[in-house]
Amino acid sequence: MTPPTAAIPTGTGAAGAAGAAGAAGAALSSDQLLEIYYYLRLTRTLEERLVALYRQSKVIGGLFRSLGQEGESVATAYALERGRNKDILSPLIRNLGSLLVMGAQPVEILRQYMAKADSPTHGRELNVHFNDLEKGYLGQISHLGDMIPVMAGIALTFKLRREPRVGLVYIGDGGTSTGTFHEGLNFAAVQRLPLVVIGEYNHWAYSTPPETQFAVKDLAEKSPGYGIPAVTVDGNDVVAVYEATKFAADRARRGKGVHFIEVKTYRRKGHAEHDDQHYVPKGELDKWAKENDPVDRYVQRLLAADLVGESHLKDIDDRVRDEVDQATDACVDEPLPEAETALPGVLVDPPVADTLWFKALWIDTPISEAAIVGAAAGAAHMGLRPVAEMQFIDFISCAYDMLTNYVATARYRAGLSTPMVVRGPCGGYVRGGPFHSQNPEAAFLHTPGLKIVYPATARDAKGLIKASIRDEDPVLYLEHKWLYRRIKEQLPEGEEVLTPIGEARLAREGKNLSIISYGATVWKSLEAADRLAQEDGLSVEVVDLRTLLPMDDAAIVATVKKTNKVLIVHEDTRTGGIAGEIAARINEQAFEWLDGPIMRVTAHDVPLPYAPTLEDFVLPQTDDIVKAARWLAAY
Ligand SMILES: Cc1ncc(C[n+]2csc(CCOP(=O)(O)OP(=O)(O)O)c2C)c(N)n1
Repeated sequence: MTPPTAAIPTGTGAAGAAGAAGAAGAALSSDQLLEIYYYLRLTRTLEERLVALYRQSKVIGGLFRSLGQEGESVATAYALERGRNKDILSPLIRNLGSLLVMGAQPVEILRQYMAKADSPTHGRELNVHFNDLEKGYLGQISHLGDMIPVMAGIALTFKLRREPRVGLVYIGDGGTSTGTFHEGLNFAAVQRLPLVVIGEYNHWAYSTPPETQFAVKDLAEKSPGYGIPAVTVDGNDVVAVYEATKFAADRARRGKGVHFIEVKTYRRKGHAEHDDQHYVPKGELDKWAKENDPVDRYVQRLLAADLVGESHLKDIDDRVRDEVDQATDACVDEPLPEAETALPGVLVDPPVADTLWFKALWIDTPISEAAIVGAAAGAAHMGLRPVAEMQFIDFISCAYDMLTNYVATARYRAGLSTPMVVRGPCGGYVRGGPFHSQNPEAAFLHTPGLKIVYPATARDAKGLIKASIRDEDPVLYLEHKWLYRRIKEQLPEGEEVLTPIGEARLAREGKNLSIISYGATVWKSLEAADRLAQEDGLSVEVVDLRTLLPMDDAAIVATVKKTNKVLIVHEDTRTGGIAGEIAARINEQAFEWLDGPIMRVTAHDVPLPYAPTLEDFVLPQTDDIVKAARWLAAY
């Protein structure tokens, strides 16, 4: 194939008419025009192959098509700088085209859909949910909107390191209704980040049309409220989309901040292959197919301008068919992953970075917990060590999705390193009421991929924050505000204070009974142990867990074997609290060493009230611990 040498001037499409992209003044050479055609054809042919495999039940899960909107995926990605460590984009399920442009291989896509052992995620994740940050793509998670803050975090690293790189992220018309979309957009705008956001108006969000999704006419009306300029482009005009994106990316690269591009297009297939589209008005699909297919329009444009001959296009069609055939043959009979490969890789081993050099940097943020955690994750992927602060840990609930679904799963599902810390003041006894007193550890204990530390002493407060920052995996660091200024300790200067994550501390030795606790109730337990010694002659051991996840089973079992009686004390509410998990572990690992029931002293199961009389009654007090310990000792 010998491509022609002429070039097509840009600046004539819808984006140019809208006044933005024409200024880019970019011209696409005939080689580039043919390359774009190659990616359009590859996207369509590969999806058609996936349909065939789906019908043979070889595709394991759902199949998501981009038929009718391949143009915008390919054109937006094509406008970026590609190659090792250049621009980075985050594709959604309908952005197969952009993934291919950035260098993902058809065989990788096929393996992903068929959950093969050799797929990029080794069968752990679906379809286009995979990454290669060096090539320039970060896989999405299913939770729509979440990739906006994460990509803002990646763009933040470009800005901080003064790299001339740009991030690009897609969002569907439905996805623009999510909170993370808005938080991420605002965060990126305030930080003036080099980020291009592509809003895909494809007329459907599953079966929901735009009229019941939002009250504005165009998606482009949404971003100006955040100070982000926006343009609406004919999304099925490949050159116009390319121009608009090139303009926005160049602008972002020059330090001018975020740009929003709305591409008007149409989802011609159902949400997924199983969807029969019964909700689509009659005739609409045919009309878009006949009159507004992005590939047809692109071909007509090239042929009309006499830039390529039909033979060039046919050569590409043949080449694409061969490539897709070869990719299919290469993987279709490959095995699924072995069952036991499901377990490793939730956390990294060894857990700690060798040496870290810090240049401390503080960033003020909007009140956007999901954006803070998401952006921290993006920055962590790129090698920074973010410490995201929640003003009070109660507000981490606003970022629950981001922390549990995005951050904690990243290593396992996508091999992504996310070394970051989320820290915040927790706990009661301070008259903070229901929303400034919470202990959220149990909500996160259930999250593989996360570590949770909860220091009770000054030494561990320092030792654990350092260990958390050095850890290669995400850590939730809970600091009890009742201990602020109450528990003091002079740490020797020059000593490296580090508390290993995952190791409990013997806070007091004893032989009649063990109290297992953490946080503020360690001190109440120690007080109780003093009283029990003085008033009852009991020798009580107190174990301070320090780390809740991963839990120090060895320390728990050791104390059970020593005293044979266990009282678990925590400040959090009773039902579903950490004590239940500790009791289950003792039951499994040291049942025959017990000489009495495992007892709990916890808060009552109510939101924490404000009035001192109420709060003191609800939270566990030293008296409660003494009483329970006496009962257990006498058992
Ligand atoms: C936060 C969230 N809620 C619900 C879903 C389930 N869901 C998956 S795709 C989809 C529709 C998405 O529509 P849109 O954002 O317009 O993208 P399109 O599918 O049209 O490309 C929904 C509701 C989800 N993935 N994330």
